[in-house]
Amino acid sequence: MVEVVTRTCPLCEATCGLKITLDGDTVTDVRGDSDDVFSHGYICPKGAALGALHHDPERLRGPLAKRPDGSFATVSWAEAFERVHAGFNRLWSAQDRTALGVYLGNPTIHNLAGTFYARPLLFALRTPQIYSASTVDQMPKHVSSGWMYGHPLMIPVPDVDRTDWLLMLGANPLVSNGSLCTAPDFPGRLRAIRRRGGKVICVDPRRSRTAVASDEHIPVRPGGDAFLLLAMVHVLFAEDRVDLGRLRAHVAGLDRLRALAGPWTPGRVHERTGVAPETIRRLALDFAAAEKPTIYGRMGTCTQRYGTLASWLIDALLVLRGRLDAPGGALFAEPAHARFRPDKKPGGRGWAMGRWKSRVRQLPEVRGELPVATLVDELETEGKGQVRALLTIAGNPVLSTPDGPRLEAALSSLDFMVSVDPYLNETTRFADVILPPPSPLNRPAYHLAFYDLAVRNVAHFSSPALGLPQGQLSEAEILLRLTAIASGLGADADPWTLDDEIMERIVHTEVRDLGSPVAGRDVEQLMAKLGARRGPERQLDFKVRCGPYGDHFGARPDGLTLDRLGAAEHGMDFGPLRAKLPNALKTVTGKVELCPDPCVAGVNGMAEELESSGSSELVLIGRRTLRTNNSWMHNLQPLVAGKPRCTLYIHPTDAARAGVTEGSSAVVRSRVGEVTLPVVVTDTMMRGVVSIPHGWGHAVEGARMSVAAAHAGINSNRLTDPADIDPLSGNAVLNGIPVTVAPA
Ligand SMILES: Nc1nc2c(c(=O)[nH]1)N[C@H]1C(S)=C(S)[C@@H](COP(=O)(O)OP(=O)(O)OC[C@H]3O[C@@H](n4cnc5c(=O)[nH]c(N)nc54)[C@H](O)[C@@H]3O)O[C@H]1N2
Ligand SMILES: Nc1nc2c(c(=O)[nH]1)N[C@H]1C(S)=C(S)[C@@H](COP(=O)(O)OP(=O)(O)OC[C@H]3O[C@@H](n4cnc5c(=O)[nH]c(N)nc54)[C@H](O)[C@@H]3O)O[C@H]1N2
Ligand code: SF4
Ligand SMILES: [Mo]
Repeated sequence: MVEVVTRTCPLCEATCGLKITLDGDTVTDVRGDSDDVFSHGYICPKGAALGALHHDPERLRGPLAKRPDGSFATVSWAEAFERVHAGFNRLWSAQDRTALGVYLGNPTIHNLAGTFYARPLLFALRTPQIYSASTVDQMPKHVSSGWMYGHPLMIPVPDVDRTDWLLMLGANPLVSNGSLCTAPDFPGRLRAIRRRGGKVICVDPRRSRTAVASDEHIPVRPGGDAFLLLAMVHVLFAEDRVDLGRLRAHVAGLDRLRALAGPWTPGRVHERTGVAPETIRRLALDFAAAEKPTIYGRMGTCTQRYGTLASWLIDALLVLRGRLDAPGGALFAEPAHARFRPDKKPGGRGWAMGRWKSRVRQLPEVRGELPVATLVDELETEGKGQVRALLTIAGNPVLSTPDGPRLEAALSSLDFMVSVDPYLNETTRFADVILPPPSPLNRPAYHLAFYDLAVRNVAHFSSPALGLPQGQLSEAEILLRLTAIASGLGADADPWTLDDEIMERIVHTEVRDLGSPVAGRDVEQLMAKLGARRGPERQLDFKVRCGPYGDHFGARPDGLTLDRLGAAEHGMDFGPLRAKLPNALKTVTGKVELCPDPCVAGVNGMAEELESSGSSELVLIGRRTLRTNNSWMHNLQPLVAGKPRCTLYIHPTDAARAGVTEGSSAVVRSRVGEVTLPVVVTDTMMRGVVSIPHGWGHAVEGARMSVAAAHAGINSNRLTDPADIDPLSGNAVLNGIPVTVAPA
């Protein structure tokens, strides 16, 4: 039977609505859903490849366990969990709980199971050795938000649909489709800014697709953003253009920021940024003159030495012109699942990091995790607390974190490793047990993390497009069973009893919260009202019903429930973002902290760098391409067809100096490693900057991804240096790595 179902795409942050044609269990077509309230029919090549992912014969359909000879055998789920149980128990009886490390990868957050069930699992595992892809990504933004607003998840979203002047730094949404800014059809939304007479400016060391589609491209030296932004702050003060607007009475630290920015004239940062002083001055004054300007920074501003400072300065500039929490500026979303506290007053407990430190390098904890750049140190360094076993969930750190080869060596000597992952890949080949989740089409979808970051308040819930295949466990069940093992309940405990307990705890917490719409209600009664649902859907129903549009379990009979949301086939739109400040602020002072202490110290560090000479002649940055998704979708033919994409981009002048030519092979060396790859000579690169995409390097022994292996490329993270981090957040430096280039 042929049917067409509407579902949202789980592959990136854009959350596009799709129409999926199914002939029985076979996906015959995937296209954009033109009726989707948010994406209006937009789709990219990855979304279109969902069928190829679903049908990829090498996507694992059952658990694998390692044989003594190192090869893998297919085993039953019962045996797989028995082995996990035995392995963890062996570890925990010989060492303490801290000997187990956990790495959570990016798809965890694109999946309700990971979003809801990773946390109870981590809690039950009782280890401080927790790592994730966040510290090779957006951790600096969490830190700056924690300091400025009192909560690391209060990330302002650039209001791209209403702005008339958009300054973008280190973002390439025409390729990435947006990040920390959920806006399906980003290309269309940028075109719309220009069509309504607005201006789009792109600051990037490379003339990216986004730069080409902008009114102006300003090449910047990698890592130069904080210098550029601080000089813009300087100009606003010096030219008397500061106007805090509506939030005037709710901002602390204005004079302090004025004093801090005093010495940072555009002239002083010229060399470090590569941007002419007149240009910086003009940017600041245009920002001040525009009616509805906003600023958006992403990967390029985070994964560099001054990631936290750049993230903070973007928001500081918004505050200085009254653009935070203002239409057309940057606002906070209020999604359907948000905690709803209409009576909340400004202020809270504030936010802190560094509650514990990593063992080897003494790096501070942030949001309950340690910087992944130091995972390898914790694996290698002997002594009490050494990580001897690893659990990876939806992660491929061998390709996605610094110094892959060192990590590979460390993983190969672990006592025990478990991976929850659909592929036998560069990382999971080191596991003793692999527990594969089903395909995205076999699970429900609601983009919890991304509706928090969306440019409109929207919601879309879709049940699984296809039921679970015979013998396949849902990812929620896999994580629940691991939680049962970690809690000492054993390998064959009933996961759904545990699920009931987790749900009850959540309801308990909510009814005890005096500000909640269900404060004081009876837990058993609420549990009964949640009905027969289990797993992520039940948790989501609870959140949505307690949320800002919810039915509040009867108090608002017309309000939202998961059933009502699910019935809206093309999603629901609750309108543009609305002002939430000052009430939503959670800082101790109840104000926006414009100039947090650690940022002052950080700016002093910037001054030190300016004084120390000796910058590298060539630095490396990354690159994303339209048909990649970090490291893991290269096994799909439609996404790897065509010219090889794992190439070195280099400016003609640099190529001539290095003696490399178009199509030749170059050796690129950094402090930690080297790679050899084909050269593309292109003036889209800024002079002095070369680029290699990440996520490649599939020619490894023991993986089972034959299409990817045939398009292997090299692992760019052979060149990234685990020692090089943003000191304020612990985030890895992936851009601005000193390298040399020579003919191979
Ligand atoms: N097609 C595709 N889409 C993706 C992904 C993918 O792999 N492929 N990955 C997804 C993920 S996990 C994420 S986090 C997002 C990332 O989303 P984006 O941040 O939009 O994507 P990037 O391509 O990393 O863009 C970073 C830009 O910063 C530039 N840059 C590098 N260094 C600097 C610097 O020091 N300063 C400035 N100003 N710019 C710099 C780079 O040239 C690049 O153009 O994309 C998501 N979407
Ligand atoms: N040099 C350099 N390095 C980078 C970046 C860069 O720009 N430059 N970008 C960084 C960024 S932004 C990110 S987010 C990280 C990503 O880092 P990771 O998350 O470690 O890597 P991914 O390539 O996203 O790998 C995802 C893994 O999850 C598995 N997977 C896919 N779907 C599911 C699922 O539904 N459930 C489970 N359990 N597993 C699933 C895949 O098979 C794969 O093994 O890489 C970072 N690394
Ligand atoms: S842009 Fe992102 S969400 Fe939309 S179809 Fe492509 S991968 Fe899926
Ligand atoms: Mo990411």
